[in-house]
This record gives sequence, structure tokens and C-alpha cells, in this order.
Amino acid sequence: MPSAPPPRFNNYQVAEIFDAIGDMLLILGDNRFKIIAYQNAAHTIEELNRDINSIHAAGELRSIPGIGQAIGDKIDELLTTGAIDYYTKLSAQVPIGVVEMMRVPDVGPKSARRLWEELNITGVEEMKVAAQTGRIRTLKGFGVKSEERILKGIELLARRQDDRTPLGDARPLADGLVADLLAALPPHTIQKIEVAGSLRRWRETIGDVDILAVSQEPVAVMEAFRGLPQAVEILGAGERKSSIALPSGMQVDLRVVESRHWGPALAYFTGSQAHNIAVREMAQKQGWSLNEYALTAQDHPQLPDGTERYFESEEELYAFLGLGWVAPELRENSGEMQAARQHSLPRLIEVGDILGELHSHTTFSDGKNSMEEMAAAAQAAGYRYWNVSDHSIGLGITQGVDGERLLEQRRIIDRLNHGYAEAGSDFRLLLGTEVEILADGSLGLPDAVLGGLDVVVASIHTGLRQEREKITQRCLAAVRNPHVDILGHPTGRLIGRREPSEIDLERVLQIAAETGTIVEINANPARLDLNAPYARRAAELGCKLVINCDAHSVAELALLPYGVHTARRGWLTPADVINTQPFDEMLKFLKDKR
Ligand code: DGT
Ligand code: CA
Ligand code: CA
Ligand code: ZN
Repeated sequence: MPSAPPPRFNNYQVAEIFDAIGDMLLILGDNRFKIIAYQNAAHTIEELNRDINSIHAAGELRSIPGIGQAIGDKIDELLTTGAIDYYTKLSAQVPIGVVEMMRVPDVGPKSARRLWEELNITGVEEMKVAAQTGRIRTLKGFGVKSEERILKGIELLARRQDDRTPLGDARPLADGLVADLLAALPPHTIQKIEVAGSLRRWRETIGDVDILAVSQEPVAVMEAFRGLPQAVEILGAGERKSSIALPSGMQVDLRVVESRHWGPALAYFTGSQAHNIAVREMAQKQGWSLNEYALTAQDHPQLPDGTERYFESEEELYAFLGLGWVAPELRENSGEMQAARQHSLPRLIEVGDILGELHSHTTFSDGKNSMEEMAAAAQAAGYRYWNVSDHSIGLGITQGVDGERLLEQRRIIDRLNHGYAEAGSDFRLLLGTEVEILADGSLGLPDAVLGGLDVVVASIHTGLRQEREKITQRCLAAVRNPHVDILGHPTGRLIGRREPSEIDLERVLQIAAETGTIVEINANPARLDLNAPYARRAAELGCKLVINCDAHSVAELALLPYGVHTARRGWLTPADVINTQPFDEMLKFLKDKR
């Protein structure tokens, strides 16, 4: 019976094993030169710009500078058998938890070893408890200060490892970093630079930022990157890859690749991992092994093993495999591969498709800018229409609008619209409100008032913790109200701060489709509500959607991309979203309310 092939290890995974061997030897207090040899090997492998498996297959492991006989044998053993006997034995001797203890800032290999041997501590969590309960100070040479340092270190490490950064924070930080890096280098040092990873896919939260660049002078780029003022900690320093921590604790990795590797490298580091695996399987079926540098022939019907193909762009790589280019937002292995194969990928909505905004605030409720200021900013930003929708009274937190104040707003809007028409502009203001869906499902303003408005957005801001049936019925009552045009931020979640309500969105979306109620994708990066999966579901159920900034200030007009990219993650096309339509067409959708 043939044995199963060993698992495949990529360069980073091989490097990690040698790193771990080095750390274990450090804890054991082994020979310094031996430790350095393993650390150097890990570093060399991480910096290689060829797949280690293809180097191995070509029998060229020992020709890699810095890889000697002993380590070369171990790589061979790993890639052939799937394990390294020496590493297995070391792991049995030194608990991996002790290695992790050493990663805590201010805990070195000697301390880790003493805590392990003398107090029998074998993990970060145990070490934390020991520090909190004053056990560590019982060791000779340790004191209260050491315990405090250990606790602080654990906190720092945890913040770096678990905290995902909200998209709305990570995106400007990353864009600013790229701009600063370019400014810190002589012109034309960098030929290409792009943010990859989850940020390029516009995930709601970001683990770390991955930036990829092409440059003839990688060392200069690395030095400039590590020298940026926002680099408060250097987490890794190589010739082609460096990592820094920003003041918030967020990690940023920068890699410099060769131009001919750009396509596969950008694809690889954009992910998601699940998408990458699907693409790799597709390549395998055609006789290619795909890695972050190239396609390499492997059991190819015509080509000898090891033949490489490079791609300067993702488009060329996807096309070579018979696939349409997949927008990064779709790369979550949720149907995009099939569509790419059939060349039936959707024409996704773009920021430039948005012609108007249907949910915004002014100083009439909790907005920071006046109606005039908001309107001027909207017009300057190229919007064709803009709905002023201040909160209805009684929300408790702020002043709001009632019938009388709405009349006042109507007078202002009429005056402004008159001015636009006079000036030959087709920009139009609409009058609406964001009416509160009260705890019992009634609305914060009477139907008679709502009936006089152009656009009514209905939202829930209070009583979000009602049980499922109650909050669902409450929302359905609003959706069924013939005056309600738009359901605002349907789940009320605040990413990282407030869970979505228990609402049964499937039912709400069904009734929204039935009644012609438009469902909002709120573009505020704290909300992104509907989220991408439900936006996709809404369109499937036949709902029309609207992407709104819910701007409370002129500055918040800039939030639109977060909404549009969320819509793209939800596979939406311009036809799914009513504010891509010119004024008159858009109004038809509002009139369609049943
Ligand atoms: P994050 O940082 O947690 O928000 O998510 P990503 O997607 O940015 O993940 P990250 O930073 O770990 O890696 C960036 C991309 O690199 C990831 O989307 C896919 C690729 N990648 C990284 N490590 C591996 C791996 O071990 N296997 C595979 N297939 N791909 C990987
Ligand atoms: Ca990342
Ligand atoms: Ca990363
Ligand atoms: Zn609002």
C-alpha cells in the first residue's frame, strides 16, 4: 500500500520550525554557535524568493548560502518525511509553552528556564497567575518589580496578538504609512506598492497589515520602513521583509519582491487562505504547483518538472489558469472560483457609481454641520442628490425634529433647491427624517408628518437587547408602514463594541422584499450594517439596497468607500443599489413602496 504523501510545508512554516529549534536550544542553554546556525537558517529560508520545495526537488538545498550539511539534511528530512526527528525529541523535552513564555517582552530564555524548572511553570497563562499571586518573587533574583514587568509584558503581547483593528482605523493608518514610506525614499525607488491581506479584501477587522512592494533597492526600502516615526517597535528586520508595531500595537509587515513575482506574490499575500488553497488546487489539476513566486510545473503533461512561469500581474496569473480576475473582496472561497471559471463574475459596484446619499444628519439633531454646510460639501463631492434625515424627537440623547422643525427644514431646503435650479445645477436636496422605531414597534413621528416627507429612514437605537421575537416584530411593524422607505442599520451592531441585536434578519429581509422597503448598508466602519453576507442575502431575496454614510459631519462624507466595499464583499452590482440611479429613477424605487 503506498503511504500518504507528507504534508506540504511552505517557506514560512519551515522557517518557523528552525526558529522554534533555536528557541528551545536557547532555553536549554545549548552551544551559542549552534543556536545562531538555526536562527540564521530560519532567517535565510524566510527571505528566500523561491519555493523551498522546488529547491529541494532540484537537489539544490546545500547551494543556499547559509544552509550547511546538518541543516540541509534536516530540511530534506522534513520535506521528505513530514517531520524532523531532532525537533520532535526537543519538543518532548522543552514544553512549547515555555518557548512562548520567552516571547513575552522582558522574559528571556534564562528566566523562562528558571520559572519552568524551579516553579514548574509551563505556559504564559500559568506565568501570569504566578505573577499575580506573588509566587515569582519567591525565586532568588526575582522581586515584585519582576512580577509587574512580567504582567505588563503579557498584556503587551496579548494586545499585539489578539486585538484585531477595526477596518476604519487600519485603512487610514496603512494608507498614511505607504505615503510616508514613499516620501522617505528618493523618487522611483519603489516601482509598485500595494496593501494586501485582509485590508485589501476590506474585512471588517484587521489582524495585521501586509504591504507588498517592488523595488531594485530592497535594503533601502527596509531601512526607510523601519525608520518611520510611527514604528515604535521593530518586530522583524530582514533584507526583503520587515515588521513593525505602530503605537496602537498593530503590526505591519512589508515585503519587497521582484517585479516578475508580483502577480503570484500579490495573490498569495492578499489571501484569503481559503481562496489561495482553491486556486492552488486548480493549478495542480493543470500540472502546476503555485506558490508566492511562480507557477512551477509538477506532473505537467508537456513540461519537465521545475519549469517556472512568472507573472507581473494577478490578471495574467488568473488568466493563465483559465480564470477571470477575482476582485479581492470576493476572495473568501464562497463561490468566486466557480464564477471565475465560468467567466461569470459580477460587475461589482464601485465608489464612482454612487450618485446620492439618502441618510444624513445636521445641527437639527446630532450632526456637527448645518444643512447649508452639509449640502455644499455634498455638492462639491459630486453628489447629485442628498437627503437630510435628522433624528426624530424623543431619542433622549439629542434634540431631534418634530413636525414644526421639519417645516423649518423644508423652508431651508426649498430655498437651497431654488438656488441650485437658478444656477443651472441639477443637484437636489431631499427632506427626510431618521425616525425612531419605538420599543412597541410604533414610530417616533405620526404618519401625517411622515407622509409629508420625501424619504423616511426608520432605525432602532434603543431597546436593542429585546428578545428575538419582540425586536423582530417591532422591526417588521416599521417595515410594513407604507411611509417607511428605508430600514437603517438593521442590526444596530457596533463592531468590537456592541453585538448585533437578536433580530431575525432573514424574515425582515423577506418582508422588506415583499413591501419594497429599501435596506441600508450603513457605511460607517463602526457599523457596516447590513454586513456583507446579509447584503448578499438581501439581494438574493429580491431586496433593493442603499449605501449610506449616515454622515454626522462634512468629514464623514469620506466614509462612503467602507460601505461600497462591504457591498462588493456582498457581490452587489450597481443595479442592486438604488443610490447608483439618477434622481428620477431613484425616486421610482421609493414610490414602489407597498
Ligand atoms: P488578518 O491579518 O488576520 O486580518 O488576515 P490576513 O488574511 O491578512 O492574513 P495574514 O496576515 O496572516 O496573511 C496574509 C495572507 O497571506 C493570507 O490572507 C494568506 C497568506 N498566507 C499567510 N500564511 C499562510 C499560510 O500558512 N498558508 C497559506 N495558504 N496562505 C497563507
Ligand atoms: Ca494581515
Ligand atoms: Ca501578515
Ligand atoms: Zn443616522
